[in-house]
Parts: sequence; structure tokens; C-alpha cells
Amino acid sequence: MKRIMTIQDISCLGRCSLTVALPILSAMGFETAIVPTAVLSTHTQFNGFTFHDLTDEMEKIKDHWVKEKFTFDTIYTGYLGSQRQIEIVKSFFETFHGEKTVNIVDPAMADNGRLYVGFDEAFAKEMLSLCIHADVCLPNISEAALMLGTPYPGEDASEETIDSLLRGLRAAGCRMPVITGVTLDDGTFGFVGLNTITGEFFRYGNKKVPFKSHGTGDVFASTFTGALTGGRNVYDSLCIAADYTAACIMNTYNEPVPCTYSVNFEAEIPYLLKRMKE
Ligand code: PXL
Repeated sequence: MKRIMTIQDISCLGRCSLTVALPILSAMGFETAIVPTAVLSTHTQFNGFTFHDLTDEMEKIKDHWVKEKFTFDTIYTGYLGSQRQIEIVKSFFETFHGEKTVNIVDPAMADNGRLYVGFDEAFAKEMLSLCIHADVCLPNISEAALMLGTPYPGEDASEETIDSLLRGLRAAGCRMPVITGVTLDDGTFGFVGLNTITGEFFRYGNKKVPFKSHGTGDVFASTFTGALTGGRNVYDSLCIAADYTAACIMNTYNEPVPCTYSVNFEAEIPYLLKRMKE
């Protein structure tokens, strides 16, 4: 069985980060090792959340895993609590880098043009330095603009604008940047990526649903991580992630009273597993 390491926080309630990544990757059939970066009572979109930092534990976990000679097929990182944690994640990449290990970075730190509570511009710059160590990085529009220090172009930015953000990420050293949460010029909602080896842009979208929720980036990145680790190519893995995320959004939107802080990813796991068998 392939083994994935995922490094992100535990938001005890809020269906994001590890409480999304772990069930999705387990359902997809992977052994998933976790490195919790912090424990929060909820994700940071709620007022008054508690935050217990686990930076020191990260180092201890790493040292023990080195002693045990554990290896990983994929290392996937999400929400990180501080610049120091970003540095520690780089050392995880370096330490556990096997010949075939794939590094996936979701620079989960902003939405709608604004950094999450607790982050500043210096943190965004530091996150770019982590994306450079990734085989694939998955910023949304806000995160791409903040990492590049360019003005936020809005959620409805044109494909031309998204392409120029991707060129900026390539110039900064990203190998395979993929911007998520993009409204394509044909009105569909999905992603645009740039293969920096061939110079080709690739894009894909689903019918747009007039509903936005937290945690969808985590659903997308977790599913992409699983599909890629399972042997699909990058584009097919991104499409599966986009389709499953769209199904989760639709499921939530169709509820009599839709959840406002996350999506019903659990309800669509049977759909995801069906897709993975195709
Ligand atoms: O879904 C991204 C995310 C992850 N972790 C924490 C968050 C958020 C988004 O707000 O606050 C703690």
C-alpha cells in the first residue's frame, strides 16, 4: 500500500485540513501519516477560535520517523501556522526525499483577496519559497497574487490574467503551478495549470454553482494527492479532484439548509470511489 504524509492543522470542527485529508485519502486506499501543525477549536473563519501550536512536535515526529527509516510516496502540505513551520516543512521534504517521492503544496492561507487571520505578507512570500520545492503547487487566485506581490485580480479574473499569474509563478521557480477556483472564460468553474517543461497551459471546468464554502480547496488538494499517488497523470488527477469537489459543493447547495462553513464531502465519497475505479 502506498504511504502518504500530510502536514496540516487539526481544526476540531469545520471540515477542513486534516479532518478532510485523512478520511478522503483513507477512503481512496492509502496509508496516511499525519503531521499536525496545530490544534484549533474550529477553522479560522469562526470568531474566537482557540489555537494550540505544535511546531516543536513536528521536529520530534520527524526525528522519530528518521530513526524508524520510514519512507513516503507523497508528501502533501496544507495550512501551516507560521514561517518557522514552513522552514520545518522544507526540512521534511529534504529528509524524506526518495527517488520517486512527490511533493504537493497547497499554500492554504488566503481567499477572496485576503490572508486568513494571523498571516502577513512576509508569510505569503515564505510560502512561495515552499511552492518552489513542490512538484505541483495548488494556490487559489488570492494565494497566487499574494505570493507574487501583485494586486488581487478578483474571483472572476479572466483566463488571460490567470495565465499571467501562472507565468509569474513559473518565473519564481514553481515547476507545475495550478491555480484553483478559476471561472473560465466559458463560465465554467475549475482550474488552470502550466506545465513549465512543455510551456503548455491546461484547463478544465465544471458547471458553476452559485455557492462558495470553506474547505473546498482542501477537498480538491486531498483528492488530487490521492489520484496522483494512485498512478493517474497530473491532468486526470486534477479533473477527478475538480469533479469530486463540484459534486461536494452541489450536494451541500442542495440541502434544505446548506452548511455555511464547509461542504458535505462525506456524502460524495461513493461517487469518488466510483470515479477512481473507471
Ligand atoms: O481550509 C483551509 C484552512 C485550513 N486550516 C485552517 C483554516 C483554513 C481556512 O480558513 O482556517 C485553520
